[in-house]
Amino acid sequence: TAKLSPEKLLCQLRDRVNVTMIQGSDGPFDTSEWQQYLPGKSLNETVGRLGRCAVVSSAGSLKSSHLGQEIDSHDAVLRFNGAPIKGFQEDVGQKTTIRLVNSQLVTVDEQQFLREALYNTGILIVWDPAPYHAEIHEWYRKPDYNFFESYKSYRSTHPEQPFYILNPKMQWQLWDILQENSMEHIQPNPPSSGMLGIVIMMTLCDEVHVYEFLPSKRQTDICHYYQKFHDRACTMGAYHPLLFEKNLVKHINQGTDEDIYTHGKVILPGFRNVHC
Ligand code: NCC
Repeated sequence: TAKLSPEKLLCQLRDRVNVTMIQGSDGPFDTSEWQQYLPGKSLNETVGRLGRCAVVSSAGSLKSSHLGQEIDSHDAVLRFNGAPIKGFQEDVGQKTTIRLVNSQLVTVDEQQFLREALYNTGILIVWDPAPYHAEIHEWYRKPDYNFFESYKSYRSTHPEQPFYILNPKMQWQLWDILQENSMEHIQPNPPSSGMLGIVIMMTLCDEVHVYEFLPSKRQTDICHYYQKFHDRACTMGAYHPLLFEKNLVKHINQGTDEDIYTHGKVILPGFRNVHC
């Protein structure tokens, strides 16, 4: 029940969601201290121009999917939080180009985050739930999770690995579009890592294939492909407006319903290929 046509919605996403990483010239980060931590190169420079990209949700329905080879055939693969590869290659592949992590993981699970080899592959991006349309200064003073010290520790021990901080403006620009296109009132919490990762890849790639964000015939109450934990809220959302995110992604899907059913696969154009 989205209000805009898929074409118009893609244009809104392209034109109103500004996907940028925090740079040394941004507000409170323009200090000599921060200059030594923030990556010198932009994300665009680091990844180059990407063709076909895959976004791999962490959903339980990836289990027994045998999608590993297909996922690895992409030019770049984005994964989330602590989603593992070891022991799950057959279903989720092994390539990791970008890992998007939330600030809770970086802060609450700091010791694991700093120690586990899982995080040492590819480009890292961390995001934090900011107050609604807050200025960077305001957010910097009161982040949802104060991940800044953990970020600095990680950068000190892995100076060669690109590690970006997502500009928090993006989450609310995206949330506004979700709200405008829903009949119901959406709780004012930021979109899930999944939805943020999809839009990040749409800015970097020619085409984006999303796996098990819209669940396939393997849909299950098991939260993650790598855990035994059951909770329907994982797929439908509790804190994050997941249900609304999924409705929007379904609306702009350029693949077939058959692809969703059998592979949990959605096909989205990169913004370069959206003509408004
Ligand atoms: O579970 P999480 O998400 O890491 O999953 C990553 C993204 O995959 C999509 N997903 C996941 C499970 C499922 N059954 N269906 C799905 O569609 C979602 O798009 C999800 O965003 C997050 O978004 O950052 C989240 O992070 C976890 C947790 O913080 C991390 O895994 C780190 O441990 C949150 N869980 C809790 O706080 C308990 C989750 O709510 C959101």
